Amino acid sequence: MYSQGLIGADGRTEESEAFLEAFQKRIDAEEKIEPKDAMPEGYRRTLIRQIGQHAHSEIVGMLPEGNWITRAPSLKRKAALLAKVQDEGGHGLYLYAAAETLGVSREQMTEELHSGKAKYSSIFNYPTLSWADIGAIGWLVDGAAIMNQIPLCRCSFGPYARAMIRICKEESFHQRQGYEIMLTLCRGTPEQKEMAQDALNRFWWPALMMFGPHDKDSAHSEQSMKWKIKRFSNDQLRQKFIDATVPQAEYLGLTVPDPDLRWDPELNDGKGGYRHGEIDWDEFWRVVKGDGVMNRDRIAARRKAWEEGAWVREAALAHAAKREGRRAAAE
Ligand code: BYC
Repeated sequence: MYSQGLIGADGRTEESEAFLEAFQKRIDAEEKIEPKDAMPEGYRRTLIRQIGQHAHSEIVGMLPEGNWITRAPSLKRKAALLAKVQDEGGHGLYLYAAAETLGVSREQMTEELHSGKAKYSSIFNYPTLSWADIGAIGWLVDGAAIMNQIPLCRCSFGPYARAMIRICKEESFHQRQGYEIMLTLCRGTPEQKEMAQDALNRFWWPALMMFGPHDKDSAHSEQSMKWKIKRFSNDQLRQKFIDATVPQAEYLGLTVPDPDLRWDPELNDGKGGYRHGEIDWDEFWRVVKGDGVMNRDRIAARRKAWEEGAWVREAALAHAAKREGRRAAAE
């Protein structure tokens, strides 16, 4: 149904050269691929993996910030944080819906998150220890997310690209509210500025890790770029983020916790950019594989929410079945 190929004796789909070539031609011509179009099985699987991981990141991403809703320092801050966390729930839902168009169910994706088979962004396995962390998350985490997601608005798969347009609009408000929290703290008392510096110290490196491994170690980038699912490589986007963010840190009067950071006028084809120190890749893989400070708590919280929400899903299904029964009886 979703791909066009011959089923071999081993039950695997074999896609003809001609089919793969015709598909690539559509991609090269910037045509959008829609759910009912024929597509290579690898394209479909890559999208399910990436969109599913993205949806899970939005949903798990509600937890570190949700932790501060009851402790926001003013009514204005509380209203903004509440709206941001709700937006993230909405992003997760658009993304699950986009993945469902590829023939995977929400239950399957949720099961894969809970079993640890499906990943979500490493960044959400770090704890939020102070109010300044909420500022740092908005500024750095949403800032990194925007850098990665703007090109996804041009992703070759229609439903994902369209979901990203709305998501990016909301993310830019999130980034602004985070930067504004940082600015307020940095213009406040010395203790408040120290809190902001401490949050930057803890979130800088994990934010850089959000872009994924170096291009040479990225298993999926080459094919995803060929299929125009990704438009830029992990390292290209990370560099753009660093170049945009370092001046913002300078404006705040904060120090980026990287002794090797320096301006290099030769970088970016002579336009200039920041050279940076090496990321701790052991830490990255440890966190991705489930051994970060908060991995177990995050999955336990999601499992609990899923189990406690079972009655809502059952009631909605029972209501829908009853309505359907009434409609059928009336016909
Ligand atoms: N964390 O070959 P690679 C947000 C995995 S949330 C965990 O480069 P790819 C927000 C990768 O999945 C932001 N895992 O992969 C929400 C792969 O493993 P599998 C979420 C990572 O897919 C609330 C393996 O490492 N954004 O906006 O070509 C509050 C090899 O990597 C990570 C998205 O999900 C990581 N950081 O590139 C605030 C954007 N990095 O699947 C904000 C959409 C890599 O083979 N996703 N891995 O087992 C993408 O753009 C791409 O999937 C990535 C990775 C750039 C993340």
